[in-house]
Amino acid sequence: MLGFENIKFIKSANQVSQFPEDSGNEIAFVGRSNAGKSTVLNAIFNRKNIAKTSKTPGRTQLVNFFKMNDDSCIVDLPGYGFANVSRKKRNQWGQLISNYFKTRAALTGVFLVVDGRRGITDLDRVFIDFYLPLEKSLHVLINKSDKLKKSEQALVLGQFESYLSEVATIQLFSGTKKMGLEIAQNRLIEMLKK
Ligand SMILES: Nc1nc2c(ncn2[C@@H]2O[C@H](COP(=O)(O)OP(=O)(O)O)[C@@H](O)[C@H]2O)c(=O)[nH]1
Ligand SMILES: [Mg+2]
Repeated sequence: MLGFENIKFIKSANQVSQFPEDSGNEIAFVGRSNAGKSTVLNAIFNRKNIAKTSKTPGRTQLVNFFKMNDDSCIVDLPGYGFANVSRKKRNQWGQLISNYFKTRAALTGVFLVVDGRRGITDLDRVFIDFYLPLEKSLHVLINKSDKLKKSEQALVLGQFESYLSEVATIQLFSGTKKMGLEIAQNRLIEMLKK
């Protein structure tokens, strides 16, 4: 599909001054650490390791920029909610993420990756409450759905829909089983056109 195979890593940044030029359209991938964001990126872009997957939650602390083509960018934001990390480090990351959202004109939407087994967590709500006032698109990937029974899938989908159906699109997904891949890719393309 258009652009997906051609994705290229551009750079990593740990401060706003290192961000690449703020032009074109950009989609950011956001999620709680260990929700499977790296696995999801690899599935959507059909790569083994576009974004390093790690068994150690919270290792990815940088904002990583990728280009799909001249005017489409994908951004892998640091995961939020690291259990065993100092408050100071957490604040630095929070600052970097909030600076990204406040300054980035190219940002047209967010793919929010959540762990379907946990449902909506307080940290997801903190992000969503921060993001919605920006009035940009939101797509929620309920990841690890392969770990849920059909009835549990319906339950968690219902939970997200009752909270977000007015303001977001939501789908069941599995990065490891590549479930829901085409829906996600189509939605990504649609959001990049904005
Ligand atoms: N069963 C299952 N496991 C997954 C899925 N996505 C990610 N994982 C696993 O969850 C762990 C964290 O994944 P990772 O992509 O590193 O999460 P990140 O911290 O959000 O980038 C790894 O052990 C992955 O193999 C999924 O859809 N289904
Ligand atoms: Mg990761």
